[in-house]
Amino acid sequence: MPVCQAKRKSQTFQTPTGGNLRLSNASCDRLPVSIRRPAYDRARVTPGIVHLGIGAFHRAHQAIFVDDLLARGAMDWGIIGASLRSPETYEALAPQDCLYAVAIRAGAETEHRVIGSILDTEVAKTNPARLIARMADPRTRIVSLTVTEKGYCHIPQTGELDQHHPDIVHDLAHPGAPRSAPGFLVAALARRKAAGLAPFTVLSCDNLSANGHTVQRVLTQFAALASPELSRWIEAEVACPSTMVDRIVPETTAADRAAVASALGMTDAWPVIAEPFIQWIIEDRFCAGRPDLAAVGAQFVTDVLPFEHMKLRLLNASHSGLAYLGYLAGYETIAATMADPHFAAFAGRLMQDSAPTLTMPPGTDLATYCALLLQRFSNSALQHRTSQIAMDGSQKLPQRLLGTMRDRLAKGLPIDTHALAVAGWMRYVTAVDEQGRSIDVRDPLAKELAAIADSTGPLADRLAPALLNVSAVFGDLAHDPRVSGAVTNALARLYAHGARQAVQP
Ligand code: CS2
Repeated sequence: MPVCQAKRKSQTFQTPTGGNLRLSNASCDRLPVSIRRPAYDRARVTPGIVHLGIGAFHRAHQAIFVDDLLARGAMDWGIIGASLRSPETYEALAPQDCLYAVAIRAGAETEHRVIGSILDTEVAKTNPARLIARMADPRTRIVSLTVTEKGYCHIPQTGELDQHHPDIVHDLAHPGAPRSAPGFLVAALARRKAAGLAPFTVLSCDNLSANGHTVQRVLTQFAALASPELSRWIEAEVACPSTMVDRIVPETTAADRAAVASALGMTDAWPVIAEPFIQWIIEDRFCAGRPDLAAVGAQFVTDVLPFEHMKLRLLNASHSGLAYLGYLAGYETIAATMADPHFAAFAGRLMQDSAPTLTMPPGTDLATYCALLLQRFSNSALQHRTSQIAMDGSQKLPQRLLGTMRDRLAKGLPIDTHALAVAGWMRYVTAVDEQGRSIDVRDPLAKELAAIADSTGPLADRLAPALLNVSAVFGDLAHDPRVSGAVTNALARLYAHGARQAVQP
């Protein structure tokens, strides 16, 4: 594995004796005894999983389940992690043999643990051929993904492949050097088919509706543009189980790096921070074998949908609502927003209003689930920034808020609470906050949304209908007067009174 220099010199930890110590295989036995570390011989682990999108979430979630599996002797399920674009994770992890720490925080308590399940890292952009070769390697039986909603290059409202997406257009023209996740998956599957190898399972771990079906649809539609035969093979042979993944993982800050370094007694260039809660529900449908993830706390089920709806419509919906409205009210983190009783009550109302559209999965109880969510959101040991969750709203709104609105309308129920969350997004994407300061809106549609806001000005009865017309997000909801009425009213309240007052019933 090529070794790079750590990017940030300031990350180097000075030991009490003045030396520099960095987390690695060699330094692992100098960790404080209290810190849990890989309980297996890493040199004997072989890769079974290639993971696309090796960000903080994957490292605080699936990689930990796999670390536990390896400790139970399932040594052929190690992970090769790939970043599609940025070399930052590679640059941080490569010099430390891909070891990293997870800091699990609740209140004043932090538990540190060093994870060893990632064996090697790739940067797809730097060497696309090598990543395709890794995925086509017969030892790879699962390719998993956390590439965020926008990484699927689909139309958020319909779940269909966006054939005009610049990365899709590029990948069709350059199948040997793709940029997108669908481009890599199809290139590697084509390679396996040509070599007479069985396909790998594609395991989406992103917060999308029916993530398995969505990725399968995107892959078959993409492949069909190049080879209908390949597309048919993917449809018939490649298993794409749906999953529900849950753990709150805020972005790692400089202060986190310093705190982890002092707990470890050595530098970790990129530790991850997480809450104690962790959940992974997986549809049991694999085409090339699977590890016994149930032995380490994951749950295999035949139908993920009720779990997915519960999580997207209760957790993620209220997360997004709190993020937009909390940000507008001047709160930097979810915990700070939740400390304001008006916002905590608003989150509770959003959950209450989502509930009639859900069938709670077996073994779960609505009131207990919601109470736990409110408690998790209030975890002040996590600096989970409202701006982080506010990112990519155009890709998140359909599965978090709009599906619930549709279902409530079909039942003849009012939609005001959800409309206020949507209005919070609208106010946010105008890129100007309540104090007139600019907002750094990060969203693939940011330019289009800003142009709409510029053309209408800050007038609820012009802005709301104009944004509702963005069909990739709202589809036919724009034409329902109950939707335009409720969203326009909520936006008018936001402009007139500000978010803090608007969330009060
Ligand atoms: C959050 C999620 O950033 C976001 O949009 O709502 O990442 C959330 O923290 C996770 O889905 C929790 O499992």
